Amino acid sequence: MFILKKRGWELPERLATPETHYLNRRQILAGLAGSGVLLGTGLGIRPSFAEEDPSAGLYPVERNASFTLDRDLTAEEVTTKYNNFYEFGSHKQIYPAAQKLKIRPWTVTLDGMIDNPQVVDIDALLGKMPLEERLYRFRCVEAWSMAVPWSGFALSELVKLASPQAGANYLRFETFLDPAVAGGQKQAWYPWPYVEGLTLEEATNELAFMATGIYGKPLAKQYGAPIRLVVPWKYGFKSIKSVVRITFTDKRPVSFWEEIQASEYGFWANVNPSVPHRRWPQSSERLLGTDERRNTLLFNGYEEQVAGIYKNITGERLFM
Ligand SMILES: Nc1nc2c(c(=O)[nH]1)N[C@H]1C(S)=C(S)[C@@H](COP(=O)(O)O)O[C@H]1N2
Ligand SMILES: [Mo]
Repeated sequence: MFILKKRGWELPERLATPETHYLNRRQILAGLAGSGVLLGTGLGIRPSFAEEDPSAGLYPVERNASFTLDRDLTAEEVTTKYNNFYEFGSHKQIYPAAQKLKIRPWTVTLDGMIDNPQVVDIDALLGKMPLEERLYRFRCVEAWSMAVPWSGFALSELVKLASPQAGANYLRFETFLDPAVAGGQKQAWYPWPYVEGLTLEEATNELAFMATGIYGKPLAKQYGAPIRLVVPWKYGFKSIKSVVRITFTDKRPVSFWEEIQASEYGFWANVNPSVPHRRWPQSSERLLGTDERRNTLLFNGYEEQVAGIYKNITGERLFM
């Protein structure tokens, strides 16, 4: 099941799990799968998308128990077939088209105002970073939401690797640009490539996460493989997919949607049920894969972790 395409000596020590531990883990997972406790994670259902990913042997990773949910996980079958990824089309069923994305070789460029500018290969990065699983809520401004088990590492680890210089108060994230692969990028009225931004304080908050996997496997392409941002207290469009470059800068980046319609999609875009979007009321959300609606929570339920970032910021539209 967990086929290691990497040779053993290429694995960092941390990941060289003793066989016995691994077997136990597998037996436990198998048992849970049989009992129906696992909701489509890992074993059993293995969509073909992830099959050729050379990082498959790294997953599943240990779950960080500090991130808990107030709802069930959304079924994998649902979230793999309902995505926003405008590079491949402006509808939700982009998963077939997204399979054209080539995710190896893949590098992430760290540049701008940092002491350690570098172009890092995705597999080298995966070997360096402390991978963990986190259960997060995820809320799109279109008023649907999901709850999923991301795998990856804290964005603060990447910030540490880059070592920002004084004044580098923002991170600018950029997605790949390849119209031959991503048909949506032939539509010239969009400001490709997709860009997003965070403040350094947001980026080093414990919740800011770089996801490289989901449901105990590498990210399927439609989720933004091989690496995407996840900022669960903000609307989904902030969580930029298939990142190729992170630039540390003293200028606030203008994001993709902000450039298209700044009055509807601002820089901050923190979830707030009492601040409606022009097209979608934000007071409640549809839980994907269910008939349930829930009241939306301030900061998507992560107020305790992030409210402090914003308490001294005045004169800004923090919530859209
Ligand atoms: N590069 C890129 N990143 C993106 C998008 C996109 O179109 N292109 N869509 C955003 C939006 S609007 C949402 S809601 C989430 C969707 O993530 P998911 O498909 O994994 O649920 O990705 C965000 N990141
Ligand atoms: Mo979204």
